[in-house]
Amino acid sequence: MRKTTPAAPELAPAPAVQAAAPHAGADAPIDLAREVRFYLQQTPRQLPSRFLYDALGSALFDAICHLPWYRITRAEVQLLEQHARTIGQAIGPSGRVVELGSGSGEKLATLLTHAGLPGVHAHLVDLSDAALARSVQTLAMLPGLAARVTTHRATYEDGLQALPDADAGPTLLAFLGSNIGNFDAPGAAALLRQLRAALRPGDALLLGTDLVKPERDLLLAYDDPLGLTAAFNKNLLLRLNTELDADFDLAGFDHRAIWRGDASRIEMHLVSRGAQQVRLAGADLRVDFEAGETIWTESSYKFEAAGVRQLVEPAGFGQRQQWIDERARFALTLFAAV
Ligand code: AVJ
Repeated sequence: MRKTTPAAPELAPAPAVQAAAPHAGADAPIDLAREVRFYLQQTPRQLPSRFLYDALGSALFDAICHLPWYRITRAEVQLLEQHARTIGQAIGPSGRVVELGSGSGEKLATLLTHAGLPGVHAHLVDLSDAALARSVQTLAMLPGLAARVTTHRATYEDGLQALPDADAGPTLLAFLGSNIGNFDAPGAAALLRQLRAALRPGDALLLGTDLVKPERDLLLAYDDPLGLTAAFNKNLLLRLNTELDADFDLAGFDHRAIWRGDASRIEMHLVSRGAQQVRLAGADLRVDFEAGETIWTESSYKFEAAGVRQLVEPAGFGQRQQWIDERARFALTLFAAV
């Protein structure tokens, strides 16, 4: 998708890029320290999955998207290409697109290219500065696209708050990649209500959700033979070593993926290979791990196609269309705010 040759300037004026007002401490060290301190002392020990996305974590996740066993991204890009025209009709040429967790920006580029929406204003919300910078480059390379791009380095919640509403045309809110799968049911319901509150009746929500599939496929996707997902997971400890002056021994922890069929979720854990003590100076914390004790770093819920509607409609949306990649078992669902 990424174009290697920049379009001629007269065809594609460089997008006006602006970073919205910084969000005080969206992911500032002080919050990292406080949250890590809190979550590592819970039973079971845990760390919020959004901390996986520093610069290296975002790059590792991009690499994961190329793995043959991790099919979410390719399936979704294909569905976006196939149905972009229909999706684009939800906002028309003067609308705006907001993407939460935009990552590399490739999906938005795909959507805008195939939807034929050269005039839209794009808002990108992501925690990673590096990912936002790459997205801006990717969007700048779209031939014929005069999209204005605004980046928000923020959590979903803060990013939504920061959206200007004065100049807003019809809005398409894109929440792709099954990012919603990181939330448990109450969390997802609360977030969907926040999404709805940021929209007006008639605005659209485009939601990507990974569907339940055979356990062996899920385990290959989350514990891949190349070890990229293990690196993605362990990078969280590397990040804490760097940013919180911690002394995690990366070789002292194993990556583990577990499918919990009863809860319909994949869990990622970091398992302590032996009894060990870890100091996190920047969080004013010492942790004693027992052999086999785990840190729960991510939940990735998997859905039934019909369950998506049941999850989303109570938040104030009506389902308009649903497209499913049956081979990858992935669904893209378009809703209207009611
Ligand atoms: C970006 C959160 C959707 O849950 O599949 C990839 C992250 N974790 N491999 C997912 C992830 C392990 C991904 N999301």
